[in-house]
Formats: sequence, structure tokens, C-alpha cells
Amino acid sequence: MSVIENSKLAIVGAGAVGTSLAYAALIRESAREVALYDINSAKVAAEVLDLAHGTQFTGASRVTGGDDLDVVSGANVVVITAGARQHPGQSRLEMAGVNVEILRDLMPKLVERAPDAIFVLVTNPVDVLAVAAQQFSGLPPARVFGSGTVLDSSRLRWMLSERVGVAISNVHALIVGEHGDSEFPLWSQARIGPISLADWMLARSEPGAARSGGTASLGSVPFSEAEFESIAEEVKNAAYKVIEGKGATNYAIGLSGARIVEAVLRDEGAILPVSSVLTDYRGVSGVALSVPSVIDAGGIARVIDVPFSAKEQALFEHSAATLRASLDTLGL
Ligand code: 6V0
Repeated sequence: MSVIENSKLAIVGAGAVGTSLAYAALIRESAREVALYDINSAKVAAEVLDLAHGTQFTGASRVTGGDDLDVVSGANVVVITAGARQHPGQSRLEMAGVNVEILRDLMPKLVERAPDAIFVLVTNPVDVLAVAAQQFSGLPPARVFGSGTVLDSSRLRWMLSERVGVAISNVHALIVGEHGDSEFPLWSQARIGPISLADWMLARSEPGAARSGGTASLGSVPFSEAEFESIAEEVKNAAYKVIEGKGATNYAIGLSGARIVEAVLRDEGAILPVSSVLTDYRGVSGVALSVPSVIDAGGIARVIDVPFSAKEQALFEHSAATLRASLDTLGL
């Protein structure tokens, strides 16, 4: 597997998400250099120092950064987490408008400094901003995309793994569509190991029983339709729940971002549900939605045409219509 030598990850925005991504990338050695940029000079300088002080324990990666945009120069991947905080009384759409304007200013400057980079949007609303960033950059959709439902899918896999008592790496399930209220799990394609989720039954009901007992027989505790619905709802509302308790979500998105970066920098061909501007994907064009995508050094090598059930197709079209409405309101 080819790896980009001396790879550089630049992170725009050194807030809760940007710094968690930097921390994850350093520990996982996702890139040889991690560069942080933020307009808040004191904050970014302090974050870079704090991270640098720990690099004795993180392997060969180094961390740099500051309030000068030139810190991103030569990056192979640029992850954008910069965004305005939502003010009291401000709608999500108004906040979207502010973040679109930030990107209108930033994207040409970033492309100038890192002309060969892959650009990954994390700032919300991520699907709207993926479209905006792609337009403002002038780059093909393969090189400018959003982290999309990589995080949501990880939440889903964790929940299913807990439910069935199987390692999360053997749970294959995806959330697709919008990273937001219209997202949905692709239940028709979900698998636990080699068995389709629709067929999965556990020998014993308590989580972990099948693993410790060594034999997972297909038998007694099927997923009910209501349970599928409730897991989907829980994934959708996961961010609200975390934000209510601690004010932000940062660790899981930091790890999700690091995983996407690695897929690019290691030229992996990994399949991840990122959000890119689609052209006739199951009839949808011109909006960015998450679908399983093959990620390598060039960004999105291709999107994978997955069979959808009739219900999933309708949900996907609803997601596309939701996005189209937001883009129209923002003049994109
Ligand atoms: P935060 O902690 O407020 O950090 C945002 C940072 O952006 C601050 O440090 C700002 O100074 C900085 N910033 C603002 N404008 C600029 C600019 N023009 N150039 C450079 N830096 C700038 O927010 P947090 O880190 O918690 O969240 C960042 C964004 O990620 C928000 O839009 C969240 O909604 C979004 N998330 C997206 C997720 C996803 O799955 N896509 C998940 C979690 C959060």
C-alpha cells in the first residue's frame, strides 16, 4: 500500500472538533505533520503548544500551526472545522449562511496554498457546506467532500455491536443521506459478520452471551421493526444528547476525521460514507449526500451504487429534497 511520504494534514479551526482531530491524528500517526490554523491567535498558539508537549508519546508525527493561513501550505489533506458559533435567537439556516461566507473567503486561499490537497468539510451543516466549498474551490467533487455520515455510521455500528454482542469491526451497517434529521440507516444491506441483519437472531438475549458462549445460533431474539426504528432515532438524536450534556461533540468526530484522512494518505481504497456532490446517484444530482464511497489518495475514486429498498429510495429522495431546499435558500 503506497503511503504519501512526509504527509501533511492541515486543520482549519482549532476549536473542540479541530483539536480533537489533531489529538487523534497524532496518536494514530495519521500524518507526519499536523498543522492547525485558527483566526483566534491565542487559542491556536496554546493548542499547538499543549499538543506539542505530548508528542514524546505519540510517535513520529509533529504538530505546527498558528493564525497565519500559510501554515496550511503544501498540505495533502485539509480538514475544515472552522465555524461560527450559533448565537441565541439565530436559526440553523442563518448560521449556515455565516459559514458559507467563511468558506467563500477561505476556499480560494486554501487552494492557493495547498493546490494538490484533498479537502474534507466537517463544519455544519456539512452537506450544504460541501456543496459550497466545492463550488468556491473550483475543484472536482472527488477532491472536496464532507465527513458526512461517517460519524453517524460509527454510532450505529456501536449500538448494534452492543445489542448483538459482536465486535464493532464485524458489524457492517451504514447511515446514508443527509448528516442531519433526514438521514437513515441502510438496513437492507446491514450485516453482522456474514449474516444479513434481517436474519440475525441471538441464541441468548443478554449482550455478549453469544461471544462468551462461542456459538451464535440463529434462533430466539429477532430484531423487531420497532427496535430498528428506535435505533435509527437514537443515532439521529445522538449529537443532541451529547451536546446537552457537555456542550459539544468532539472525540468521535475527531476519530472519524482521522480515519478519513488515513484513507487518503495511505491510498487505501477504503469504503466510507462521505458526502459529495452527486451526479445521477439513484436519480439524485447536484446535492451532496453521504453514500458509500471508495477513498484513496485522489479523494473519492468512485461512489458505490448500492441497491436500496423502495422505502430507502423514498427516504433518500426526501433527504435530497431537504438539501435542495436549503441550498436554494442560500443561493447555492
Ligand atoms: P468551536 O469550538 O466553536 O470551534 C470553531 C473554531 O473555528 C473556533 O476556534 C473559531 O475561532 C474558528 N473559526 C471561526 N471562523 C474562522 C475562520 N474564518 N478561519 C479559521 N478559524 C475560524 O466549534 P466546534 O469545534 O465544536 O465545532 C466546529 C464545527 O464542527 C461546527 O460547525 C459543528 O457543528 C461541526 N461538527 C460537525 C460534525 C460532523 O459530523 N460533521 C460533528 C461535530 C461538530
